[in-house]
Amino acid sequence: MADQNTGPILVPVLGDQLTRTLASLRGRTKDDSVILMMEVWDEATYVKHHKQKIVLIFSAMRHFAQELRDAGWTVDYTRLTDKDNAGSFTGEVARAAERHNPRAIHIVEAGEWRVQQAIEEWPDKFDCKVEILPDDRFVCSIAEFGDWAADRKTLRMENFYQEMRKKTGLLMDDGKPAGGQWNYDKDNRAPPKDGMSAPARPKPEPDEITREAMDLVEAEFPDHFGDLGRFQWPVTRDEAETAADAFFAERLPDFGTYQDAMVHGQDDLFHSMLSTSINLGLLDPMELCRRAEDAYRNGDAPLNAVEGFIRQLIGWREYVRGFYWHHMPDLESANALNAQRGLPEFYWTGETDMRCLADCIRSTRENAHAHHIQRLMVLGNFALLAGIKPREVQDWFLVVYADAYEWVELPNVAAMILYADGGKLASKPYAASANYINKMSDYCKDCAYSASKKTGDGACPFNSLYWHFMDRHRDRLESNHRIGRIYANWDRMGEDKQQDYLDTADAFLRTLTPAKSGWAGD
Ligand code: FAD
Ligand code: DLZ
Repeated sequence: MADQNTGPILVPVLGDQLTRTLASLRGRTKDDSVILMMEVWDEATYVKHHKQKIVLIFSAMRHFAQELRDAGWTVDYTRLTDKDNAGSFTGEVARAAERHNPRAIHIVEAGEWRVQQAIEEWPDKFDCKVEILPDDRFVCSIAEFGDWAADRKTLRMENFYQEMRKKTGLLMDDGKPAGGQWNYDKDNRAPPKDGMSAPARPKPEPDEITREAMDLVEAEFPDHFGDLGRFQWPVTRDEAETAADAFFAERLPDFGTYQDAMVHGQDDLFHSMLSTSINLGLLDPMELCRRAEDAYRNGDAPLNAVEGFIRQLIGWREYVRGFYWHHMPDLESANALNAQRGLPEFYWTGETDMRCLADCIRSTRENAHAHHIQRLMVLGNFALLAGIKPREVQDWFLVVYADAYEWVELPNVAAMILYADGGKLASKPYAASANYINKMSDYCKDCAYSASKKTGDGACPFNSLYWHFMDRHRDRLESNHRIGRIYANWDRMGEDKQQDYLDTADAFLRTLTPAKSGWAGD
């Protein structure tokens, strides 16, 4: 077959592979390769992505295509509204194969299961050799994670992270962790100071390419969730590097201490806001880790900040990616806690008197972003305690964030926040009452509910929902040594108090209106 075809090598580059050093581009010559980039309806509509996410991806793809052309590459680019657009990656590759008669197709494996399944059919579909290359933008390959996981009864991020530290040499001194400890998580939990705010970050103005993508999205996807008014994501490597420079210079030193803090109306705090750029391929996570380490070695940032940042990238990010591929496709339908409640409508509208949830949803709608602890301990904690169906929560998280791809969203949602995997990723559910949110944020002070009131009218729903959750999952959780001792407190309360908690939670749960708006595309 390959002998009949005399054309170039066709190199499809997917929307989250926008890296000049991509494995499929390395070693290719410009006069012998055609790079194929495809805006396709399947990807734009498999869920009803936040408007900012589609603008970000199309604008970044169009800028990257231009950058490649300027560097002398031949780029064949399909726009979404081209009249012959086949609608899918496979359909577009088929059309390109007719145009170019390639002697081979070289593609880097897809980030998502759904897309990878389609790519794996290409060798049978196309009349030329198809090479699928590992995505070496990750420190740990899928195969390496599989080997690491194979002989373990439980998978834990901490063990994996230590392996990645040894493998990369990051923050290692003579084979030992810098500072003597692997993990400074206990120094990453300071509550916010009164009136705390972080330095403003650079917000690139939308250029003509981005404005064109905005017009396209408003025309084609007017009913998708989210506002475009505050679009402020880097769409090129240069813009992403400017964002990274500002983070290292101004916010990294406080990143560690206030990693878990939340402040009403302060959407970024000391977080890097780099996930969209990293996931698209505009920034290399290892380069960022090396810069962070330099900041520590040069005395520009403390160890709790630098270790915390590096842990997120070579620890959590790599771990959830390996975990995703290790547990797919089952992870998508996991529901170990048999959660059956529909997603409340307020996740889309933000209309709730719970001030913490309302603020996180506002930021989500305006910025296509909420920071980690908002996702985990407010939006995720509520979904866990209220027993929302994993599929509906997964769809919501996949729709609403500009950095959301299933490989990173699904393990965080199904396994980290919902415990739907039955504890394969986390040793216990991340369940918390109002006490946690009150300690780590200023949300509770102007809230319609009282964080200190446990039951009855005006009590923060997180308090009664917490015990409702613990009570209904007692059989599973009581034997868990990390959480089981909580039941001694529950038993000490006595039946009347317990009933009070359960009645308060039930009354609140009855007020929830399930989402009917079809935002997720159902
Ligand atoms: P920082 O706080 O500055 O962290 C630095 C980097 O570490 C991030 O840019 C990110 O690349 C990485 N990182 C941190 N935590 C995680 C994590 N738990 N998993 C993977 N990478 C991590 N991140 C995504 O990129 N896409 C998602 O779809 C996504 N969904 C999430 C859903 C839930 C329920 C939770 C709890 C977390 C999710 N995260 C996701 C992880 C994290 O919330 C975001 O990466 C982070 O908020 C991005 O903002 P930042 O760049 O300012 O991060
Ligand atoms: C998320 C997304 C969207 C909305 N549109 C496209 C697209 O039209 N073309 C493209 O190449 N990529 C898109 N993406 C990102 C893909 O979904 C992403 O590359 C896959 O998740 C890879 O598995």
